[in-house]
Amino acid sequence: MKFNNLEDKCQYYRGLTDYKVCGNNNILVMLDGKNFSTLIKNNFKKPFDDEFINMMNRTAQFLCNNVQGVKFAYVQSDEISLLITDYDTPETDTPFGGRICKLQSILASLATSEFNRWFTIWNLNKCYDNVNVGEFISKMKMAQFDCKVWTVPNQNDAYAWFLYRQLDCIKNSKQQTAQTYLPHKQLLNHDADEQIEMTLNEKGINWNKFEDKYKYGRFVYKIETTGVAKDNKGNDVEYVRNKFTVVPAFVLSNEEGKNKFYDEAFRKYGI
Ligand SMILES: Nc1nc2c(ncn2[C@@H]2O[C@H](COP(=O)(O)OP(=O)(O)OP(=O)(O)O)[C@@H](O)[C@H]2O)c(=O)[nH]1
Ligand SMILES: [Mg+2]
Repeated sequence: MKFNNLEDKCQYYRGLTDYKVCGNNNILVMLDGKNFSTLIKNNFKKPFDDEFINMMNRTAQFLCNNVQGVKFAYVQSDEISLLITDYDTPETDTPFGGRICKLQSILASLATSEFNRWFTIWNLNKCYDNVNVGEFISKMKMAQFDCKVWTVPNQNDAYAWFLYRQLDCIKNSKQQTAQTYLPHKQLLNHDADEQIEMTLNEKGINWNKFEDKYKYGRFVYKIETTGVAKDNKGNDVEYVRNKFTVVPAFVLSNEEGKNKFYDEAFRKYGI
């Protein structure tokens, strides 16, 4: 191949794998903690740890607030799913021009840095007063996230993704509960529902009575929130704005849940 100059040649090769998502579409993003089983082991409570859950929630909320076009997020275990739309109006831009390498690398970096902010604070809070902070942080294990980005052709297929992840969350939540209280051997050859039945009968632990955030995961979407700010004379003024808020997930697998998902992810934005 012949090129006019060095720059043309280098840019040509680099550009060959600069793939883009198809615009005017429903863009899905999934971020997953790398090797979190090891990171979590011996650090966080089983089956569920609120401090870990809060770190994941804050990371998801940060992504919603810092990535253009996010409408809805779902958090469960060490994973976060995001829905981004770029067809709100004919003028709406696709974030990062739809460039997959940019979307994946920047979103993974945003998640990684934000999670590590809270993870570092959590680690430091466990320290003794006279610890050398610099030395402690230099030895601390840091977290990383991977990131995948793709599109689905319609809103129903976007809903299907969140339903798929929530069904996985429910199954894992049941299994994680059973594995916390009963020996592994006893659970072999039993499905998730049988496992929580056994946990109830033998240990009196009722998975069905757990809080929704543990059973169904958490959603992040915009909710009307009131706040107080100072005006230029220093007086308190109340304001109302739509703010990305973390809430316990509702069940997606029925008509009511599906409808509410459409309300929060699409209808609220007139799409
Ligand atoms: N103790 C505890 N573990 C949790 C909690 N939430 C998620 N986990 C664990 O987090 C791990 C996430 O698993 P995966 O994402 O499948 O595995 P991974 O080790 O991160 O591996 P890769 O994602 O392939 O890099 C599982 O072992 C879960 O049991 C929690 O609240 N408490
Ligand atoms: Mg993981």
